[in-house]
Amino acid sequence: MKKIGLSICCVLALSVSTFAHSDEHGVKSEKQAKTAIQFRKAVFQLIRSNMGPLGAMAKGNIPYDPALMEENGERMVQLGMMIGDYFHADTSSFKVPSDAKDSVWTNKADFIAKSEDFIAAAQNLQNVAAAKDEDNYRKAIGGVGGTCKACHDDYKKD
Ligand code: ASC
Repeated sequence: MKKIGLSICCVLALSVSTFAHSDEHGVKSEKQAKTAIQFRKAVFQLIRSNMGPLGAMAKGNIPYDPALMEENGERMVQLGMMIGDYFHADTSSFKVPSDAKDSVWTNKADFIAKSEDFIAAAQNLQNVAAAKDEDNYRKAIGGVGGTCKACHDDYKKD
């Protein structure tokens, strides 16, 4: 009985996580591709909005603020986790404008690995902030920016 209960639980958990995906039913039309790309861009725009003030902080344009680093770092961890999900469906066969190079789809594992580097850097940013490690805050912010750039270099059109 316990075993059956556990299996049912697993099946349920699996279907819940499956349906949580943005595009589980696949992209079957240009209209759906347009929506999928719109959602992807929204994730990156939110990452950009969280990175903006941190970039200004690293340059000394706004004061050192570990609370902001921690909050935006936490948000970027969450947003970073969405990258793989929102790139689940290959939209390259549709003629919808996108900044994603086709190499995203041919090097998917590396693309995902780079999103994981970003997540790790955003986690590190939170740790440095929580430790009030002021000597390393610029380096921690730069570390996040470096993972943005590494992915853009390979997978974002100029
Ligand atoms: C940012 C931002 C990016 C990255 C990148 C890092 O703040 O908007 O796209 O950092 O410029 O090189």
